[in-house]
Amino acid sequence: MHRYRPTPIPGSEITAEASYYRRRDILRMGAVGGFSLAAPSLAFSATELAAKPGGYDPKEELTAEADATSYNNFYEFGTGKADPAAKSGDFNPTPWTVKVDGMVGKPAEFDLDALMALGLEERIYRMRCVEAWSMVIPWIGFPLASLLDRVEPLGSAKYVAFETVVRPEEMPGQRGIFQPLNWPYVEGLRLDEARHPLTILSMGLYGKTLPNQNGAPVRLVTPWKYGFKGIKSIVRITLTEEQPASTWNRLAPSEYGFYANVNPEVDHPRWSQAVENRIGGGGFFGSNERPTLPFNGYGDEVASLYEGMDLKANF
Ligand SMILES: Nc1nc2c(c(=O)[nH]1)N[C@H]1C(S)=C(S)[C@@H](COP(=O)(O)O)O[C@H]1N2
Ligand SMILES: [Mo]
Repeated sequence: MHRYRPTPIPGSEITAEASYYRRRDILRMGAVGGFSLAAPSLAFSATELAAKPGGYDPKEELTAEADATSYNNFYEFGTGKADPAAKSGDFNPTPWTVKVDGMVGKPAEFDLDALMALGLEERIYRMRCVEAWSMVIPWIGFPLASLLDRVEPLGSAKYVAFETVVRPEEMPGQRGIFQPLNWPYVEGLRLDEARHPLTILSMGLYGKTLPNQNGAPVRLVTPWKYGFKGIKSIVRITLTEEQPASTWNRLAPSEYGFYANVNPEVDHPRWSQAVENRIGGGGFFGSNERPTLPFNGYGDEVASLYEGMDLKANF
């Protein structure tokens, strides 16, 4: 029985170091029979965490949890990197439902327990923001394909559209005169991208439920695409025949494409995408800069999805 329990927000007395995620410790503890993992900071049980390691571990140093949860993009809470952590305290992600509709045989609404029951795995993925910074994050989630299988997409469905919640009363970035984006934030994938085994809906990171600033309670993760595809706090998923709108593409189509595959050879019009700054990481010669890889290093897994496509035209 899966019951979603938000991880308590740690008190300020907990040191940054103590809140670092020590993955191997947690997995080792999980392997000890009968050992309870109901430590106050862990919302997922040992079985949920350790039963199904998801693979794809890039074997790179994890970004510190404190960095991944304090340096964020989530414009519903403001445009500054510190805004999502500082200004999301009023956001209440429980209870929650995700409506799945459109070109499917069995439209459905999933509550958080139903989503968890699709089978949580840990996936350590690189994430690369279009702003040329990157992190390595241990996500907890389930393959989006598992959810899509439940609703039985029709043969005519070609795309998957995603939508974020609109709650100006809880999201200060959606109030006031200056509105940086049109709400709701929307994103989309081709159906074959959505079904790819790398594509997950995440409900947690570092062994805990997602903090509000990272997209509680459920968000998309597509590690071979720029971070803006990773739409947060999803309330609706719609299968469509036509390519759906995506927020950044609609705002500035010459700067942000629909595909948004990480590509060091296609620069943003205003900056290079050839190198990235690994947040908090120690790179060459004391610098945190490292070369960006095609498809963010996931080319072996995903390049075949784009065979025959001009990736400079379809950026
Ligand atoms: N709803 C919504 N989703 C969003 C964003 C946003 O502003 N609103 N920002 C995107 C961008 S630009 C990035 S880089 C990632 C950042 O995810 P993280 O803060 O968990 O690292 O979220 C993406 N998802
Ligand atoms: Mo981003």
